[in-house]
Amino acid sequence: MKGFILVALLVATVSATKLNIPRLRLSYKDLLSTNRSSIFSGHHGQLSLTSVFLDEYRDRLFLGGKDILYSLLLGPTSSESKEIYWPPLPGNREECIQTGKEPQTECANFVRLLQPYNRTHLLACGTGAFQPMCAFINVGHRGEHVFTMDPTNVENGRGKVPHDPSYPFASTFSGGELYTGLTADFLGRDSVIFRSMGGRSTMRTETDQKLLHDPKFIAAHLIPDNDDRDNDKVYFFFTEKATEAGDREGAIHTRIGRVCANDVGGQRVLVNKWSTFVKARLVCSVPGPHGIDTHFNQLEDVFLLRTKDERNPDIYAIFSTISNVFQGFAVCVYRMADIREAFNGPFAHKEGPDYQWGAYEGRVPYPRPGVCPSKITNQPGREFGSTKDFPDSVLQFAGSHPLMWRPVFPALRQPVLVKANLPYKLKQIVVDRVEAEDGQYDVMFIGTDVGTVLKVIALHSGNSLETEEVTLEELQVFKVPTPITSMDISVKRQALYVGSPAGVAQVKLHRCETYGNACAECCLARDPYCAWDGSVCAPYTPNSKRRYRRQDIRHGNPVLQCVDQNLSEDLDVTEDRVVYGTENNSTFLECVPRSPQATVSWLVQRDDRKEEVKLDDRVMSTEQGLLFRRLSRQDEGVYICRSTEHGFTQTLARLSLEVLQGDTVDELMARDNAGLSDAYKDRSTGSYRAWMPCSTYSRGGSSSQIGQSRTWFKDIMQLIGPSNLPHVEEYCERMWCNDKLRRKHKSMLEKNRQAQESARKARSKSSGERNRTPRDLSAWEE
Ligand SMILES: *[C@@H]1O[C@H](CO)[C@@H](O)[C@H](O)[C@H]1NC(C)=O
Ligand SMILES: *[C@@H]1O[C@H](CO)[C@@H](O)[C@H](O)[C@H]1NC(C)=O
Ligand SMILES: *[C@@H]1O[C@H](CO)[C@@H](O)[C@H](O)[C@H]1NC(C)=O
Ligand SMILES: *[C@@H]1O[C@H](CO)[C@@H](O)[C@H](O)[C@H]1NC(C)=O
Ligand SMILES: CC(=O)N[C@H]1CO[C@H](CO)[C@@H](O)[C@@H]1O
Repeated sequence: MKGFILVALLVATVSATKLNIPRLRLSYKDLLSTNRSSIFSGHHGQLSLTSVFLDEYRDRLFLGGKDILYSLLLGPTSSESKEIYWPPLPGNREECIQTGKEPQTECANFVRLLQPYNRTHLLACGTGAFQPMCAFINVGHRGEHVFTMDPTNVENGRGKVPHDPSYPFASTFSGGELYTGLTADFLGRDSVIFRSMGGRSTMRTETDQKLLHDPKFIAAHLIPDNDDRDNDKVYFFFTEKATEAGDREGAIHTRIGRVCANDVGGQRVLVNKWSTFVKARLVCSVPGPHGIDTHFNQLEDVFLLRTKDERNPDIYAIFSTISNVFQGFAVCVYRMADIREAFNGPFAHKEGPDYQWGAYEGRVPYPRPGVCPSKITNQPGREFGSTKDFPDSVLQFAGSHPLMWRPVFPALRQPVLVKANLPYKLKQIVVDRVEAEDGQYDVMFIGTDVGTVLKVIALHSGNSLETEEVTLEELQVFKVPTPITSMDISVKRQALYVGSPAGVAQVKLHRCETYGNACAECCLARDPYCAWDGSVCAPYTPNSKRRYRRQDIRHGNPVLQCVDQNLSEDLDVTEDRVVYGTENNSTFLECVPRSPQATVSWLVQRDDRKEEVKLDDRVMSTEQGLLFRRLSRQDEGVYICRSTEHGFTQTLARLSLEVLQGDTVDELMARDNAGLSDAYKDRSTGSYRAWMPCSTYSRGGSSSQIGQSRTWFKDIMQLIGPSNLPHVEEYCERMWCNDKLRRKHKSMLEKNRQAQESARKARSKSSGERNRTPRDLSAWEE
């Protein structure tokens, strides 16, 4: 029920604007051909990527896959890579297969963990065919490309990575110690938060569903509270079964849980077990009608947007709905202040099986559970040097009240982005905070399960709570649909590193030239990375002394921004292109705006009078252009295609339509097929073409309208209707598609020059005074 309401709500808002459509779609080929992206897919076929560590200090990218580790140099000139083969220990693969596991997808060493260990080594851990193992990888000092491992020096990796390569897992390495959230046994039942390595004894959570109930760990991060390192806390982001949801069976909630980095457990109780573990619910919901919120409960990914203040990163999280009714996604942003407030608030409490959950109102023992032993907790005469000094009452309370009563709400109490019923899923997020002319913008890069990355900004309009989301670009990073499993951002290199089972792509955050060569186009793009510098659309550099810097992210209004710039430059089309159609047949005037967010209108000019094209059953405006289902002589004229975006109108094409008479056509079809076909051929490199479905169909469209040629061909087919389909196909077949004919035409071309001449004469006679002739093209070009 709720789902339906939300869908209706979302559909209504989405159709009201065209903003959910990406302003620019770039194909795999586009990205490669413009050097926007490059792909690494390993040296032995599929990489089966399972972990990534972007080392900005060493300028290297480390990858872990199935039985393999890679080191890639990221220098501007080099693309050198080194690899280490790292299979399971002898016998372990066979043993794994004997227990009934899959040889290919389970009984190998899937590297799940790559963390910087010290100045020369990384820590790497893999599943080792269901026998986790870890090793130190020598990566050398900065500036040298060392990549070696001592295969005999391998340690047990139990508690450091899960046994099963498909099980969720989160880790962070800090102060020589490794924090992990995982299932630590063969059967995958022992869900636990671990701390291992370093000098101290291993710590873990007690096995208790109150603490962790079938958790799925997504991320772990150390975030300091203040300048006192004793207050450092490690935060875990996970989903788990929500015991407090009570009657609703199987309810899942997203949690943020934390432990003190200096927790060493209790002295008599909770020995080597966390004594500071507390957790709170992370809420991400959309207010619905009648006060019923729609909740996005399933956490997909978390990104910490770190700022100068290391204690207060902004936390971006992607959520999905768990609903059979519809699939929705939302991005919520959390502030550390709100998180700390929830942990400082009341504990959740349930008196007994027959009672409701509520806030604990009794006396909370001192030091308050969840607080670290530090100067703050010390009172005169009561010093707590470590958690071992905590009174038993504190430890007991901590064990019985791990959950906070108040949830953590997102900033502004609502998502910054909501998407419903997409044909794909949102999986990964990274965020870059960008300085622009009119303020600061958080640019979100969102990875999907179909190998694409969306580049999105969320704008707040004025003082209202409403956010407007603008999808700047949709990048098809991988050739085939594949789920994106990791994303890292290098602000230093202005690049994204996008991981999927198929490989890793290095993608530039922006390529301003893509938006076009006019001030208006640059402005309409609303990309905070780009600004008009007086002559081109170029990367925006804050604080630069350049005189011309035109950017308007908030409104994207080129009329204001580009008023003294040459708006018409490269945009307004001065030359008419001639398009021929035949009487009583269908014809198509193609015109696709660079931005799908623009709306197109058509004018027709006859005898210096311009008027809007009358649309009806016979003349239809489609997404790809103007379709005449049955052309009449009166349709002749100059057709002007104009696009409007953010109140800014520009002319995209001027197409002079000439209608050929029946006898001319018959003559041409019979005797001079090649001559006429040439008239239809595309000579421009832009996106404005006369009707040439088959050649477009086989060659693919121009860069800004990938995949659309195919659909518009289908579109025409659909519009013309199945009864006319044989006719269209026949037409197409005869004019463009038949390879045999083409070859024949090529050879006939010379012989037919004479016939061509006479056909032209016939045509200019029948089309009156106009003296335009079809352009001559030498031959078919593929
Ligand atoms: C892409 O990079 C290659 C090699 O660096 C260069 O030759 C080529 O011109 C670049 N192409 C574009 C479109 O920038
Ligand atoms: C880093 O750790 C490895 C493994 O313990 C050790 O062999 C190496 O000497 C250490 N390097 C430094 C610089 O401490
Ligand atoms: C604008 O562009 C047109 C055509 O390119 C040119 O003739 C005109 O001088 C330009 N105006 C300015 C102000 O640059
Ligand atoms: C087009 O249709 C009209 C009316 O049906 C007819 O008079 C005319 O001869 C047709 N022209 C051709 C070339 O088929
Ligand atoms: C050039 C072309 O395809 N002409 C066709 C127009 O339609 C008539 C029938 O309506 C066909 O006979 C022509 O071949």
